[in-house]
Amino acid sequence: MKLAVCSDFHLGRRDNTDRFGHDIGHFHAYLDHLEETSDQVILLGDILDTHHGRIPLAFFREVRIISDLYAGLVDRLLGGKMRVVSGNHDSCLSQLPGVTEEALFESDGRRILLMHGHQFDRLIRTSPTLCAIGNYLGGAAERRGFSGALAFLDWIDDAANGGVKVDRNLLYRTKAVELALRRQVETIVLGHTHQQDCHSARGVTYLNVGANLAGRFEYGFIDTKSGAVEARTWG
Ligand SMILES: [Mn+2]
Repeated sequence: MKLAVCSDFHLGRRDNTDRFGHDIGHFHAYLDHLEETSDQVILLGDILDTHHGRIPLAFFREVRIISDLYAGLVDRLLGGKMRVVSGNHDSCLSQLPGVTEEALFESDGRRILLMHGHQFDRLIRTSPTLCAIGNYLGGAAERRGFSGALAFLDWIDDAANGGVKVDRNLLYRTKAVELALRRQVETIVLGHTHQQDCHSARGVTYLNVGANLAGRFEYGFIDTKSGAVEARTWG
């Protein structure tokens, strides 16, 4: 079985809080490529950014607004053909049928566990509502011309997770490999950090699929038959 895994589109309000930044037609061509080269496309969270609305914590209102602003694209993403795993910026989606907080694939004798990755973020795990309010305030500031407000939130999150100088890839990789060993899977796949990473340790292959915002096309490719686990880019 061939899996194409991509995450962190951060589709938003099509204003200066929206980090997606792609031409929609071109993005459809990317999705065509993922569908043509795999048996299953998996969207690994933060596909919609429901935290930058004009009303705090009104997540489903944002889903409706973003779905209208990106009509054809969101219909394709949430239409049922792609497997959707929720992230921290679109956690409300897990209330929809078919959307889960993690996915486990078992094929050709290999087990692959996929989750967005915020489960390993200390601040988000302990205070998800506080984080959503922080994101709302950051978005409101950015919208009023305080450019850098959202980047400042990223800095706070880094500080809460061991400091800005800590090796983010190593931090997530270490925690993910520990979980994979506990859950007895050979491969664990995350997004969330917006940094691609592919590494084998202690008999586990860790893959971070990167992000698809601001002009980037980063995804993960897994072939359970050949055992390939790769961080890839498109275009
Ligand atoms: Mn995330």
